[in-house]
Amino acid sequence: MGDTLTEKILDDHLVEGDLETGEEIGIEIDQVLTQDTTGTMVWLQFEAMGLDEVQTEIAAQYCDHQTYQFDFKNTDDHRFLRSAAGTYGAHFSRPGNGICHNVHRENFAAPGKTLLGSDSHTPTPGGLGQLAIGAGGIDVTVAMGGAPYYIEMPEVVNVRLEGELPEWATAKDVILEMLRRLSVKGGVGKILEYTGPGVESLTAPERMTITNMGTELGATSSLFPTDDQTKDYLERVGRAEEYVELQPDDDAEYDDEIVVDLSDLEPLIAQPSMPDNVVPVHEVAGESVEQVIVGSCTNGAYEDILPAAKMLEGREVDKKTEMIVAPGSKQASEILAREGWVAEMMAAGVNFSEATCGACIGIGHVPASDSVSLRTFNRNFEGRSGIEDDNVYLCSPEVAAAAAIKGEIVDPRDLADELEELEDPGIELPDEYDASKVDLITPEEAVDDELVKGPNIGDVPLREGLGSDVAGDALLKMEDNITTDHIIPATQDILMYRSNIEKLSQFTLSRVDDTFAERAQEADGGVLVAGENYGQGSSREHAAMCPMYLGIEAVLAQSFARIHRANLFNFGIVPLTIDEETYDAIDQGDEIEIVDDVDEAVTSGQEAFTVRVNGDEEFTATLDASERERDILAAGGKLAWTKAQAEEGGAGATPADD
Ligand code: MIC
Ligand code: SF4
Repeated sequence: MGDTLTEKILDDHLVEGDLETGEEIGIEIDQVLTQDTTGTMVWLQFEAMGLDEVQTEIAAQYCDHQTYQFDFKNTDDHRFLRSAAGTYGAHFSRPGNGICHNVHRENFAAPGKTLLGSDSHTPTPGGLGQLAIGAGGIDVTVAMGGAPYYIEMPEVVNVRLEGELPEWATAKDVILEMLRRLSVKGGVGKILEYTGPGVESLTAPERMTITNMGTELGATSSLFPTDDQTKDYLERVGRAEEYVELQPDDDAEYDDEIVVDLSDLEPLIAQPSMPDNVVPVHEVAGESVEQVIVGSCTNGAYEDILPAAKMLEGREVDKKTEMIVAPGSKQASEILAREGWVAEMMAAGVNFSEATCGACIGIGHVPASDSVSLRTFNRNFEGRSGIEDDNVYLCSPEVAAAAAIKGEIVDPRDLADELEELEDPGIELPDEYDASKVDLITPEEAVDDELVKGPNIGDVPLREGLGSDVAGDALLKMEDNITTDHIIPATQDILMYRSNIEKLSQFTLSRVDDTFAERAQEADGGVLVAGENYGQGSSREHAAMCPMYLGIEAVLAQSFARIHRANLFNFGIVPLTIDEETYDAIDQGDEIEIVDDVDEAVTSGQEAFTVRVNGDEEFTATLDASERERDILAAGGKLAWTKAQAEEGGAGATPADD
């Protein structure tokens, strides 16, 4: 039996365990990336662990989420990040240089290498054959210090692509189709490996739209083999020497198979307010659109903006619609500007933004009340755009541009019939990605050699080791698919406190119940109850750190999203799985008690825990965790555990600590 490509790359990097589905494995990490809103904690934890130098081949610190610097706190964060990159040996990408995933793929992503990033869309360069995984900040800190990254060996699913995309169908429609079929939790615990004859028809940037948004399926990662398309992209970005041929074995055995016939696809759209709420565009045609944005790490590259620009050439954005282009990287802006496309788009009525995440998390371009916004982004969770009750649709740049021209949602095929000379713009790569690198500061060019902390940059919060008793009220009962945007929203008013947990924690779960933080603080402890897929979405460890700071000791959920589950262990919160009956039996405000001696049960490997509700009814909850995860929990979190390991010279110790 042959190997999948995932197994081949993992095998090359394996330092502990066997590649058996469900078993914990430790892998060596070649590259790490972090960004401005998770990066401050990454480096504060690096400092707190007493590490003094980056150990991975490449570490890159990007400043992309809050580049408008509305508040000095944002600018202080950026200055701190530059000082940390300089002090410890990472590349530093200046604010405005672009979104981490875009700049990383342009400059560092390499086939066959492993990448760990403190952002959930880190799997983007899977489209270039890189095995890239998103993780919480402290996992990135530890990997950057040279220790392995531990993960449960995922199932490897073969996504077999057949046929070729017809006119007006795009890579975005491939991933929207996957979301339509599998839902936002359909990829949890899986790596999606794309194979089949349809692969060769997709350019590397198209593949990276698909791998980027595999995150919305909950997948651990998504991966393409390498071929002439990969080689072509690497040549154009000036890194031809990094090409490695990577293919699964012909007789590779997968855990599951999904077949997508590209020829059957048509323009699709995700309706408000979940990325899996997907329908064909023509089903929602006619809906009036007030805002259109082309951008983000999914569809903000040169190859994504160009089709929209071509469609707008010589045309105008409808009078009742506003259109914004927010490029994924300054490189994309620079090339489009030199080729004259920026001017062309401006003449059509487009506003050209700096290269930033911005609007994707409600920072700038907040939609008007009771209006429709069409975006080429990857997430449309309710309220994420900066206004509650928003109506955000997700689509391809072609569908976005068509809506901008028409002022309403329209299938671009119908618009092409209406405007005779409108043609499918197709995909085109620049001959050469020839743009300035001045905003990417290498470790050799570093301008700082010590940390510079402004007044808003606080300490890493710590919790004591796990005690015997876990008891308290069910402070909040939540439904399925609660996102990290519900737990700690990322809008500007809140985002500026990412380095100040005391302040940030005041906003915990405010999107579900704005009295929560106050109640939790008064209660001095308690538990959270949730349905399926709790904590889906971002990698932000703040979604575990803040509940911990407010005294939450356990989360009882029907299931957890992968990164958030790891973050709960990392911050000493016990993640217990409950069944539907138990979920139904618990009401908000009920008294919950874990009957077992929790510390003892966690460390002894006990899986079934008894949960007593209101001193009376008893249910079973499950802790499905590896020995390492149990030790981390017992220590009160990963920082305390890593420090203890380093003192003992144990498995979690980083070389720098030896
Ligand atoms: C997101 O898309 O939600 C973010 C903002 O990029 C997050 C990171 C963060 O919260 O800082 C992510 O995807 O991990
Ligand atoms: Fe930035 Fe949005 Fe991509 Fe997150 S999903 S990295 S906020 S562009």
